[in-house]
Amino acid sequence: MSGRSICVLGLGYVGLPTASMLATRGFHVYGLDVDEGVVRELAGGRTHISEPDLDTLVQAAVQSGNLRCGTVPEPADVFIIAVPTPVREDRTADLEAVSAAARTIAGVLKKGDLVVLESTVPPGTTAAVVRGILERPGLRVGAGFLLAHCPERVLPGNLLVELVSNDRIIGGIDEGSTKAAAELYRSFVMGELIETDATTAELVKLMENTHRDVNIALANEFALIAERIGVDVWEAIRLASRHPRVQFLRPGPGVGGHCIAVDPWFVVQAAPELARLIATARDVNDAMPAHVVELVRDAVDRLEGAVIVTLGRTYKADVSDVRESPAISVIDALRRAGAEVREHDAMVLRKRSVEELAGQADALVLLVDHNAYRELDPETLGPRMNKALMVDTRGVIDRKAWERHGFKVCTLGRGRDTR
Ligand code: SAJ
Repeated sequence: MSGRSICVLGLGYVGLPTASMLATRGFHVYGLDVDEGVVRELAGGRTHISEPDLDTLVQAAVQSGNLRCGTVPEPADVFIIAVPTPVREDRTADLEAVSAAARTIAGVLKKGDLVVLESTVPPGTTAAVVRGILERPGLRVGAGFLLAHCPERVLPGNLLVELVSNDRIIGGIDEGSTKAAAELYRSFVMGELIETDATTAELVKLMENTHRDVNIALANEFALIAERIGVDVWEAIRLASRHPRVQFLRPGPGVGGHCIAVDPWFVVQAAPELARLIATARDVNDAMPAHVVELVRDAVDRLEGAVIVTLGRTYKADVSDVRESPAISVIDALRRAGAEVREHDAMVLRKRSVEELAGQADALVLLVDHNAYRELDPETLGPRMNKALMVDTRGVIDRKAWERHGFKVCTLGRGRDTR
C-alpha cells in the first residue's frame, strides 16, 4: 500500500490530521478543500484548527514533501472523504458536502481505486448515495473500484492520540473493499481494526454518539428532578456511580459540538416512529440552556440590568471550538432578557481577566469547566463584585470554600434545601 497516492477531501478536524498522519507514514497525500484560504494557510505550514500538537504534525507533513494541498481535483489511488454532515432545520442530514465530494471523485475515479467515507452519515448512505454517484457503466464496486465506510471516532482535544490508538470500524461494501480499507488504516492505527459491512459501520458510529447523548440527557433529567425534590444531584451521581455496573455522565448547560448534538437525529431520520427515547433525549439536552437562564434569573432576582460575567463560550472544556455551544445559547438569552453580559473564556476570550470583568458585577456564571477556572480565587473576586454570587452549571466549584469567602453559590442540579 505505501507509495500509493491518497487524496483526502475536506481538511477539517478529521481530514487534516488524517492527511498529515498518512503523509508522515510515507504516502503521497493530496489534501483537497473547497476553501482557498485554508489551502493557502496550509501551504505555508499553518493550521486553521486548534488542537494539541496538530501544528507540529502538519509542519512535518508539509516539510516532508508528502503533503500537498489544493482546490482542484487530481487522480489518486485512494480517496478519503472527511467533509461535514450538518443537520438541517428539519432535523435531517445535510449530505450536500458528501455528495459533492463523491461527484468530484467520480470525475477522476479509475479501475482499482479505493474510496473511503469517514464522515458521519445516516445508515445506508455509503451503499446508496455515495455508491450511486461513483458507479458508472464498466466501473462498479467489486468489479472496478472499492468502497468502504470507516467512521472517525476521535475526541476533539485528544485527537492525535485517539487517531492512532482508537479501535477502528472498517465497513466495506464487499469483502474486497473491507480488506483494502483495513490495509490502509493498518499503516497508522495501533488499535484494533474491526471488520464489518458499510451500513453496520454507519449505525455503529451513530450508536456511539447517541449512547453518550442519551446518558447526558439522563444526567440532566436527574439534575432537574434533584432541584425539584431538594437533593444535590452531584452527590447522588457520585454515590450511584459507586455501584459496580452504573456509570453516570455529568449534567451541564446542554450538549454542544458538531457530533453529539447532531448525530442522534440521523438515527431518528432512519426510523422516526421507533427512535422515541433518542428524540426525547435530544429535546431534554436542548432545553438545558433555557433552564440555566431561569437558574440565573432566580439567583439574581432580575435579569434586566444585571451585570453578569459568563465564564466559558466554547462547546466543552479546554477546546477552542465554539460550534453549537450551549454556552452561547445561554449568553444570547441572558442578553435578550436585558442583562449586561461580560464574557470571558479561558481558551478564546482572554483579553480581560476574570478579576477585571468581575468589578461591580452581580454574578459569575460558570458555563464551561475549563481547567483554568478551577484556579479562580473567591477571596480576590468577592470584594470586587456588587454581589458575591456564583452560578455553577458544571458542578466544579468548591462550594464550601467559596461560601467561606462570602459567596452565595447556586449549582445546577442542587436542590435549594440541601446543605
Ligand atoms: N457533555 C456533558 N456531560 C458529559 C459529557 C459531555 O454535558 O458528561 C457535553 C460537553 O460539555 C459537550 C458535549 O457534551 O457540550 C459533547 O462533548 P463530548 O466530549 O462528549 O463529545 P465531542 O462532541 O467532543 O466528541 C464526540 C466523541 N464521541 C463519544 O465520546 C462517543 C468522539 O469520540 C467522536 O469522535 C466525536 O463525538 C465525533 O466526531 O463524532
